[in-house]
Amino acid sequence: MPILHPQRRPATTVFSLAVLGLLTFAVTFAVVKASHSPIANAPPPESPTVVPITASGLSFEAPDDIPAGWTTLRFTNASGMTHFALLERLPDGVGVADHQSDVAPLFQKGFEQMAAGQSEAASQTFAQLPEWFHDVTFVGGPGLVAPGRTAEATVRLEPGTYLLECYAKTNGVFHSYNSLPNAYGMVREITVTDGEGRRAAAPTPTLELEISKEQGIQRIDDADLRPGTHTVAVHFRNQSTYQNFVGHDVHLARLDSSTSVGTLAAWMDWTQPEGLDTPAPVSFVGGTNEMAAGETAYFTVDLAPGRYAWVAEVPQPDEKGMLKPFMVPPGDEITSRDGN
Ligand SMILES: [Cu+2]
Repeated sequence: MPILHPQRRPATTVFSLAVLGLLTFAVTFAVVKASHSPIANAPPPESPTVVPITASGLSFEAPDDIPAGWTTLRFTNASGMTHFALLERLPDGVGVADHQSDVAPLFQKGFEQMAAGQSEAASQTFAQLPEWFHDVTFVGGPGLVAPGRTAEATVRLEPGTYLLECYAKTNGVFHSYNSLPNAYGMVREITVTDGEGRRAAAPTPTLELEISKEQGIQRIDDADLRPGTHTVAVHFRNQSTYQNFVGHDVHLARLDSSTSVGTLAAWMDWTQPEGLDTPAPVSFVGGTNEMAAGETAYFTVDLAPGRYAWVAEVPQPDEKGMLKPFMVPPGDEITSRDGN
């Protein structure tokens, strides 16, 4: 491609630039004149793009393309089963068909071998995972959601090819796996297009958590915990791959008075026969799936007074500081969804 040296620009280009410069000056002057303070010159940040996702049976309904930048995934679980919507950025050249042919069947086979006590055979099965599987980047997405509920999670997306996946199980079969030939499991490919120029900002949290391999899940804000709609920030201080092949994340479970925390802990490990198999022993109300170290995810939850637990989808979360029960006391509801 020829490069135009500044001194050699054609006269039409110079003229265009001059007109553009004058226009820019005129528009800027008009904006400044209309403003009463310097702060008014700065346009307010836009809200994140809201992308509706619906779980219908064992399928995701979602747009094919969404713009890059801060994005709120509003996940409605219209099915009778607990689901989540893990967002994964795929390596270049890899798509949903590769996942369904090269990854999902191996996890199903490996899990069945583990459940049958054939751990050596399971290891050999997982060793056949394609090279590209290890280059997948996990980018959050709405955590576990009970049937009939809606949950939101907000993340900043870069352009690329992504997969939405739910690998909860029902009757020992991963939702993301379908044994029928040419049929997909609970996965959906989404293209994130270049959203350059968008000015959406991160949400303002009302609660802040951090999660790390060493310290588990910890609340780091000092606000009184009030009922109402909260935006929860989750800061991933570091990340690790556990025996279940995934990293730590934060889900929110509503517990009733009889719920055993030990039962919840055991359910969070898909490598166990009953692990992640629906129905869940608790009512999940949202959360965020895993992200890389240094990233922050946000999720929105309505907290009625009652008993809850933050919990990560890792083996034995209670032994890792990643199962933290807490109470939301009765009181005045927080009135703003963004804490402002
Ligand atoms: Cu599911």
